[in-house]
Amino acid sequence: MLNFWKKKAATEEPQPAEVPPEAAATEAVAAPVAPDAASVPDAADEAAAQLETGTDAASAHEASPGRRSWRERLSGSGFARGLSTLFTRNPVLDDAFLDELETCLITGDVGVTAATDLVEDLRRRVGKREFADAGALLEALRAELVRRLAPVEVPLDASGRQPFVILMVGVNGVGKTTTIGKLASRFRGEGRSVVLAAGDTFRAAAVEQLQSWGARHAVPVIAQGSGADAASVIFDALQTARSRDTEVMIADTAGRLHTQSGLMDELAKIRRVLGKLDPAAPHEVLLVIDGTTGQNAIHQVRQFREAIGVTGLVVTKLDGTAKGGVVFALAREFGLPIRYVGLGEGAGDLRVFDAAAFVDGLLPAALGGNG
Ligand SMILES: Nc1nc2c(ncn2[C@@H]2O[C@H](COP(=O)(O)OP(=O)(O)O)[C@@H](O)[C@H]2O)c(=O)[nH]1
Ligand SMILES: [Mg+2]
Repeated sequence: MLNFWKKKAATEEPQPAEVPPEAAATEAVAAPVAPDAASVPDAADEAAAQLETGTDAASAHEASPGRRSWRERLSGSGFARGLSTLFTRNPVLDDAFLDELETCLITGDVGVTAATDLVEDLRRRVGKREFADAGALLEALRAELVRRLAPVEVPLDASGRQPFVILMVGVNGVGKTTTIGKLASRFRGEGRSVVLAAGDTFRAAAVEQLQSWGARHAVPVIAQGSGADAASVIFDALQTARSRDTEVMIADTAGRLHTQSGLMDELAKIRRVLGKLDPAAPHEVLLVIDGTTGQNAIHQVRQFREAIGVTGLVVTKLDGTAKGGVVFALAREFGLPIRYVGLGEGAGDLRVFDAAAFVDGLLPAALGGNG
């Protein structure tokens, strides 16, 4: 696949701060390739799952292969295992059980306030003898959890503007570059044209990582030499996207500079420079949060929101050992749309956030069941 990649002359010269270069980019141009449906292996599953959104019965959710795949990825988490252990012994609904449930939610990173709220509500309802058994309480818990996530289940609509500019931000290692690769694959699978901007100019490896995703999905990557000015790389990419009528431009950014304020200043500068070409750009600022970071995620959202403004979240690494509860804490604290979640490292593992599928994946399938 690499043989139809060609490179233009690179400029190693650092670009002056606010002045975007005219034609200094190193660009890897991939030959146009028909969108490859196979590169988004879960698209069909997801469509099936989304058709089912709104169905109440847990058994109906389980019937969908899309839903099953959420469960496969989420059920290994400590949070899901804790809930499963708690419910599968068909417990008596007493204070001790509710205390254990509360502990389980807190341990799963739901956050103390959210967990306490939730359990106090269930406690009142237990007091009113609303639940015949633990199964009924589990169903109520499921509905409550879905209800809390429903307001943030707002998918990204990247069709309103062209090029639609997505700026990916977040601290180091959360999965920004990987998520850009997955998004590029998704958009290509939908038949859209994409350009990527290698705006993490601090590490050569970050540029190479983005270029390798670009190569796999036949997406051009605009880059300059390492140490280049991020704002100028991203400006260049937007100019390229405009001149080619590209539908989506996604810009990577660094996660760590010498100081926190350095990082935030750089993001502000990127916003200013993009604004010279399109006052509405970026149309989406996606903050990537690592699902395993726990309550520190709250702090990260606050900082990025103040510094650059955030319009949507992506929560990654919810597969494996992530606790998952942080999604509830984020929803409660900020109400920012959760656009996507990462359920693995592959191109098809970035899912449009689906509150019901997510909750079903965390909860045991049924009492005494094999969830
Ligand atoms: N298991 C898992 N790993 C992920 C996910 N998203 C990203 N990663 C991994 O996290 C690591 C850091 O990702 P990277 O994109 O380089 O982070 P960045 O520094 O924010 O750009 C890489 O090893 C990725 O493969 C996910 O959803 N699940
Ligand atoms: Mg990166």
